[in-house]
Amino acid sequence: MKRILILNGPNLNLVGKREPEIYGSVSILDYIKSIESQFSDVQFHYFQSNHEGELIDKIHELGYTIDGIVINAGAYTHTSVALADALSAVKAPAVEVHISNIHARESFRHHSYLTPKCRGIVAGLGLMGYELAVRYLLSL
Ligand code: CA2
Repeated sequence: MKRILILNGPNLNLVGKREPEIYGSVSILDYIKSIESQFSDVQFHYFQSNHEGELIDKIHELGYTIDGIVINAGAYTHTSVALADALSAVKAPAVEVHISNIHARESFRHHSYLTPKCRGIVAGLGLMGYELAVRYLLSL
């Protein structure tokens, strides 16, 4: 059975509850449940944290044994060399996801420290980006 880690960073627990015009109105936990039911032959590990070190610890914990990582690091995307280093260190291929189109927003969101460490990036396609990233990782 393939195992995929879905990792969400700061404030992503608020998706579906605040700023629906940017992030939609579906709760992130409901969406993750729908992914789990669509891919019943995949074991998902879902982890969200508002703390950078906890995200890094989770990459270290699972990144050597898992088949793929879907990562939306939230605002840490634009600031965290440490998360980029953690992705570099582990074996699992990663895909970067953003719910919003970061290139259509403020310029500080245009740069990602994680993109060079990921196989690819999906941005601006709403929550569907997570599903597309999972499909890609399962195709490897
Ligand atoms: O578009 C994305 O998925 C982001 O990773 C979301 C981050 C943002 O900092 C990135 O630039 C792009 C923000 C996380 C969600 O924050 C919320 C804040 C209020 C209400 C709902 C979500």
